[in-house]
Amino acid sequence: MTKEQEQQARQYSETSIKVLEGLEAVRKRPAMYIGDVGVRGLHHLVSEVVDNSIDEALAGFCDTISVTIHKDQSVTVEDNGRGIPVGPHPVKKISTLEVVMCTLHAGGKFDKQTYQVSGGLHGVGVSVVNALSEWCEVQVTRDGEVHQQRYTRGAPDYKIKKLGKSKKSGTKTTFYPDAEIFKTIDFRFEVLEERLRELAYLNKTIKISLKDERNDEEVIFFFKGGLKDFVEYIDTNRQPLIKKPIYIEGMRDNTPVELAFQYNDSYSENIFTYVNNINTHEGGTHLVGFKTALTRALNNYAYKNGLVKEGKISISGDDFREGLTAVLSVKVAEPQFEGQTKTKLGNSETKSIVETLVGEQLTLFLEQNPPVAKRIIEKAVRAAEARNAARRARDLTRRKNAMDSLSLPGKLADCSITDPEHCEIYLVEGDSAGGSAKQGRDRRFQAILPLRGKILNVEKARLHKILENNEINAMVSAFGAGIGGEEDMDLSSLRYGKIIIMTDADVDGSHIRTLLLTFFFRYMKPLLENKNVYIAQPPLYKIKKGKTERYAFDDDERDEIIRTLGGAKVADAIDGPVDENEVIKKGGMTVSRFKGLGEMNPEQLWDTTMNPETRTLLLVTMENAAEADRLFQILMGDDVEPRRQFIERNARYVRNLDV
Ligand code: 0RA
Repeated sequence: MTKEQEQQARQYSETSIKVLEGLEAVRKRPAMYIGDVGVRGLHHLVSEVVDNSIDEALAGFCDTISVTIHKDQSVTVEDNGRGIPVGPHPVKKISTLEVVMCTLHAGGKFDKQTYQVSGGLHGVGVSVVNALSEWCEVQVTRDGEVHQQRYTRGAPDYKIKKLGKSKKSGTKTTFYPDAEIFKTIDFRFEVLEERLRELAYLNKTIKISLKDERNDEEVIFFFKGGLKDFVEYIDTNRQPLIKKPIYIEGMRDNTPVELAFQYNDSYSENIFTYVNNINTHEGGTHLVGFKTALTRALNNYAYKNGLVKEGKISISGDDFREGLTAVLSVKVAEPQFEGQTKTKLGNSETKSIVETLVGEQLTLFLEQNPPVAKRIIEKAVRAAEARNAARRARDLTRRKNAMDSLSLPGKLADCSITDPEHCEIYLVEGDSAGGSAKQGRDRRFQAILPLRGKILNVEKARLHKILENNEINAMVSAFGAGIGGEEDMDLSSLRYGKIIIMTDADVDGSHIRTLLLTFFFRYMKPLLENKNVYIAQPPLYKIKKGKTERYAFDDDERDEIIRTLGGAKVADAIDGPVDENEVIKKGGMTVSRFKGLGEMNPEQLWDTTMNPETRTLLLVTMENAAEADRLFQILMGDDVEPRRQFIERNARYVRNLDV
């Protein structure tokens, strides 16, 4: 090394060290940057890298993004954009690529022209991915050359170097998540598939592919119809009211607005809203603008064209949204995110932008398509009539409940303390399991509500029918927080912090669980958003030797128990999972799948499934509401075939249920 080179090297490492101080913070508190270090946070890394390519596409320079999960669990994201700039950074002296990869960017965006994504956890920047990866390698192709730099836990291994020539351009990032940081580094195809599909629907010019080299699975998403295709996808299993979704697209005050909606034969309202490709679960000003425009345009049309008589029946906004599936996507330059989960748009100007644009275009559409307009209005009139009937039914239920002393359901075995934060209620299938649970519980803070027979399938019933259902009534009064949407529910009067679904590990049990989740999803969504709903995890296996009975939650635990019971040979002989109806009898031991909760005595039920010290609970979350909606429809709809396919496809992942 010459003196000059030496000095350069020292200077280089000095700047690098300074630059890396920010990334140290990321490694110290990863959850602050990516939410958590579990499955969700892990997959968030991929989203973060993909988001940068999406931005490049939205800027108009890229149309193809490919994601590859490699055999060794590293992931590559490649785009055909301009490539991250590689020249020396004017301030930092090192290459811009290194600045981008190794500096924590406030807000995350290094190109201010694009729509800033500052909500939730998105847009923290690719340097966060680098910091949380054991290694990361970036190849930038631009200006006729391929450049490369590699990093270890966020620190560059070497200065950016040239690999060769190329006529193309683009950015290719490969990273291997750090197992010191993440609880698991096992990427799940389905999780990435869901998000990438959503992104492809939201950005109709981009082709996005996902390849899994571990099993050669591959999907390619490219939806020319954009949100129109998205709405059709969400409603795959529903009967549409009109031939194709109504589609509105436009730009106002530099704010692009895209909307598609369709009506179907269900009674639920399904509006999914996005801001800068982020699902705004809690809605906000854009949603309000859309609802206002929809109600006004349809109402005006109805009265103007004599489809409803003045004073005869009043159609409310809700009526115009019965059986509605809509996706609204806006791009906002400086979004203000509010709400509990920071997924509620606060920008007031966006309301009038959406309201005016949708109002104008929808009014025009209705005038040009009278038969379509008529069908929609007729449906809304039927909804209004049903709503009146429902209100009468609801008033009746209320009155009945008010007379009923404390109005708690008779079969509820309540807990003795009343502080909701420490109380839990178990929803248990059938009276026999209910009996075990009542005996096994800690009655101070655990309440048991046995549910008899089948819960009503709420996908196929209007509200007044639902309110007449005994099991549903029992839940509503036990929970104490009301029923309906955000406006109708009051979580401050919720009587239990945890609502735990405890069903058998068989087909019936999973059906009941799905019915319950469907009910919560449609009529008590705030409970899901507030993370109140859990699924109990009874053990998977039962091992019996003489009078000793032990339970195991997975294959490894099963084999360990068998060994401690002196059956090393038996454990060796069992290879992989034991099937549903299989009973293995070997070396004086019986190993079988655990099926019904009724199989266990109260102490065993407490030890394995109810004791907070030892149990596992699955939290039910609502990561992707559009996909959840589609799944519920598939599970609860009339078609048997898609239901079967779904159950087969998801059987592997039952332990990680994201609604
Ligand atoms: C800012 C400027 C330029 C490119 C990019 C950002 C860029 C970033 C990423 C991240 C992933 N893929 C990307 N592609 C492009 C280029 C500006 C220019 O060439 O003039």
